Amino acid sequence: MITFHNGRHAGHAGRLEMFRGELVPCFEVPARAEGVLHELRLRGLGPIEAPPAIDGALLATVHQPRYLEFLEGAWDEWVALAPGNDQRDALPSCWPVRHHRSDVVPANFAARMGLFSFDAGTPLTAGTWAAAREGAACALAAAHRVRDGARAAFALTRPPGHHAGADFFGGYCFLNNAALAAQALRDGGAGRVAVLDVDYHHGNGTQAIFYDRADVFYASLHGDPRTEYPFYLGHADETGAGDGLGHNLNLPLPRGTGYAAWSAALADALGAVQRAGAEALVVSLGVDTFDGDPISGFRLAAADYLRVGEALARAGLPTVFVFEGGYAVARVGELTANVLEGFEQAG
Ligand code: OKP
Ligand code: ZN
Repeated sequence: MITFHNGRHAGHAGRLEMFRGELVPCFEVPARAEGVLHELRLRGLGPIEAPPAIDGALLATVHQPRYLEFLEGAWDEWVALAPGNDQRDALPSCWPVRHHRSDVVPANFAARMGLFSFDAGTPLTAGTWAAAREGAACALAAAHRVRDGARAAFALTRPPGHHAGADFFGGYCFLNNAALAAQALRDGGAGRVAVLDVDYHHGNGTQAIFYDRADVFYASLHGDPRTEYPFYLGHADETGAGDGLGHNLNLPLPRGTGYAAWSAALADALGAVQRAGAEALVVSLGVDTFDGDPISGFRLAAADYLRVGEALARAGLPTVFVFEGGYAVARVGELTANVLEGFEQAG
């Protein structure tokens, strides 16, 4: 299968993220994507290309213009704020909650950082916007290739995307690549599209973007939000709203879940994707379900990922894979390539 690779990803290199009251080195590092790229080349899994340039207006098919405008200028604003800021990344430290207003965009930069984010673990750096925008181009290129008849395509990019909402960043994510791919498939003629999110963490951004829509079905298997990030979304009783009622499926699983229970949930999710009448599939492909992942709690083994790819292939749908999480840096390439190879060989 063809891979669209983000040649600008390394420009997004966060230094520190807030964790338990201290700043710790970022888990979401450039070496993750390099590891995947290396393994794809090693196995000869298909052509690896840069995506064509995109019309920036395509980002607004998923994201709010006021958010895009903020992201585009944020680094320059941060640097202009105080001498030395170019030597440290920007992190938010205050947020509106509940009854606070989100309709008025503050002039203050720190206040806007908070308005447009939901955690302090997602540093915004000099290369963040360029990397995120090129990542969106990868997702769109993969979707366009599948729209044009390819069985599958892979968007190999970071930062990841599934925690990013229409107007917020967080969870290491800025632009929602999977949502952009799903929307592109819809706009390319697919009547119904499914997003299947197999990352360890619930894709709160993707869910929120499509929550009240019947044309994009979102299904996710993830660590139970009662104990796992992103905590405030991803419960089983979130089934969609309005027109979208019945078009959202969350399958939270406890920490420690191994492949037997996880793959049973995957089969349930794939059954629901079929019943939803999806004509195309977007897979949010996080491999932080691995038992060696440093920030997650499932117990999948490396060989299990081949079976995951096979199960996804059996859905028989044109498929866009979008890279999300996976933080066991030395193993991420192997795990990701296993999914793609399992998928290809089941074809
Ligand atoms: C992004 B993706 C670790 C705290 C966890 C956020 C996790 C974001 C995961 N020290 N912070 O879904 O893989
Ligand atoms: Zn994750």
